[in-house]
Amino acid sequence: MNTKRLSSNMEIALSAQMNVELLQSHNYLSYGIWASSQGYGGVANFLFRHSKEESDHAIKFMNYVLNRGGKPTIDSTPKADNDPISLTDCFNKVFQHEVENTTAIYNLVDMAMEEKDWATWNFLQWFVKEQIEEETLATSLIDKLKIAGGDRATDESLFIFDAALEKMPDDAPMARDSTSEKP
Ligand code: OFO
Repeated sequence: MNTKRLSSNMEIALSAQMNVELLQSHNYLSYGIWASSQGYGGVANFLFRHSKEESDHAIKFMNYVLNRGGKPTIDSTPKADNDPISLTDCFNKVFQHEVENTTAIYNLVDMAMEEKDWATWNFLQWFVKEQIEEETLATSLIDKLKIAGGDRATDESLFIFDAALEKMPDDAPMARDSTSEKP
């Protein structure tokens, strides 16, 4: 008896998104390594935590496909993005990746709607909401950096920016508790 509750196209598309989330995780990790090597420990810590969140998003996709009777596949992950040239460039890249990811999620929502796969449509709404938060967070950090002086910011204002990111609330409990269901 076939117990798979996803179309093969949807199974492939959700599996591809799992791999996109893994790449996102690697990009954040790579930016974090760059930030740490530049002496921005707070920024690095923020980016490392975010890398963990992205890998948990991948787990969410993985669990969902498995729960619906499918089988996701891990692809070979492409090389992480190049090092940023400055903190402003770093957060511009973060924002750009989040917008690309939002587009990928919207495409999945379109597909779920076309297939009338309401379970997957419902599952994806968590990600639609999450992307609003992540884009807002990236935008607010770009704004804060601008206020600090952007690429011409003084060492003192960058020190304060770095310290603020160090203290940002940690979303790791959600990350550790990742399932396809819980927010
Ligand atoms: Fe940054 O987001 Fe995953 O989905």
